[in-house]
Amino acid sequence: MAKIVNSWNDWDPLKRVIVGRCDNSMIPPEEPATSEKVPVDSEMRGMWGLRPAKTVERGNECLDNLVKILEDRGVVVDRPTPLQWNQAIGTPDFRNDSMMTCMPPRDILLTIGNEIMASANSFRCRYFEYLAYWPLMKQYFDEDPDFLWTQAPRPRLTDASYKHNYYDEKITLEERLVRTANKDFVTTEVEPMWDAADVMRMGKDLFIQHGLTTNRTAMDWFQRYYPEYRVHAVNFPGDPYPIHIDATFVPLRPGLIINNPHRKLPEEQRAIFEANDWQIVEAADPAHDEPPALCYSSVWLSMNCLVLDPKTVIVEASEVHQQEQMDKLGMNVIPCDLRDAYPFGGGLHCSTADVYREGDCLDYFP
Ligand code: ABU
Repeated sequence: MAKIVNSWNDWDPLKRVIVGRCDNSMIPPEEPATSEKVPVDSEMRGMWGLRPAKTVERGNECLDNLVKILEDRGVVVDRPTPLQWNQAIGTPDFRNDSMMTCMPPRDILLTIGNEIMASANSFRCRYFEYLAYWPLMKQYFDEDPDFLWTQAPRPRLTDASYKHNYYDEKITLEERLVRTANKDFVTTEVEPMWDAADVMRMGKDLFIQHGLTTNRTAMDWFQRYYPEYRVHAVNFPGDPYPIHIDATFVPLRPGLIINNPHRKLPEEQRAIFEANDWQIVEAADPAHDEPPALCYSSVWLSMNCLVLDPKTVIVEASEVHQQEQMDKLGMNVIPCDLRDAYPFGGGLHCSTADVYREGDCLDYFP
């Protein structure tokens, strides 16, 4: 039997990966956690329902194009099995009028070594999203005797999990930034809640963003679950909507990270990188002033790239400044037309989840 699952970071040579699908995607109804994420001036406020068929078709075309680029380079690509996401869902603790999508996989699946763990998301609409990946998990389980198939403790997501009336239509951008600086987010600390895309894996160290989708209790849970790893809580005070680390702080290879210039890692949290001779470079500006229509994410998906190995990176085709910077940083850049998949949940890193990268668990911060 083969070894199928192994990945310790975002830069070792990629051999097998999951790429999401847009089929049946919904704009989910507002709920305590998501209303906080949708910017006040967004065209998406108050909208919900099936995403337009043409955008789904185009999003899938972009993802299929990414699959081709990966397969042409010998990477094995697996795809999830979409559900009928417009179904209403319920548990003993909550009801929600629909689910969301199986894009992006990076938010749901966290691969650490031979383990893939489904996350403990704070959005009620994402509660059952893991089911789209269960056929793949079963396949890996059957084919790889070392594969650890796990599920993080499921949050109850009762009303006690959120600060109610936290969201206020009139809140200014400045007030939001004060909240971020004060680490005052919409979730409470009654249970661990986290999105896998808030976790940056670097061998023995896990850097986890505390923000709208991951709380402090999750950090505590991670440290107890993985006592042999060092868990670091990180914050990016310049981000009014802190959600997911992969458009903010992105490693390209051992020793090199690009950091969003509007979301700088605070001085005291940089110390561990500087002490170990890591270079933190400000990411290039995005090529676009606005995200595409019906997109939750920011223009900083420009830096949300997929590293294939320490010398090769896939960057969105229109992000010319980011491509030029990567080139100057010594990376071979492969452009990929993915922008029309952004509305479904993110860029190149978001749209994927690691299954296998060559390499071992190293200590980069001894
Ligand atoms: N899922 C990454 C989104 C980050 C951003 O909107 O900047």
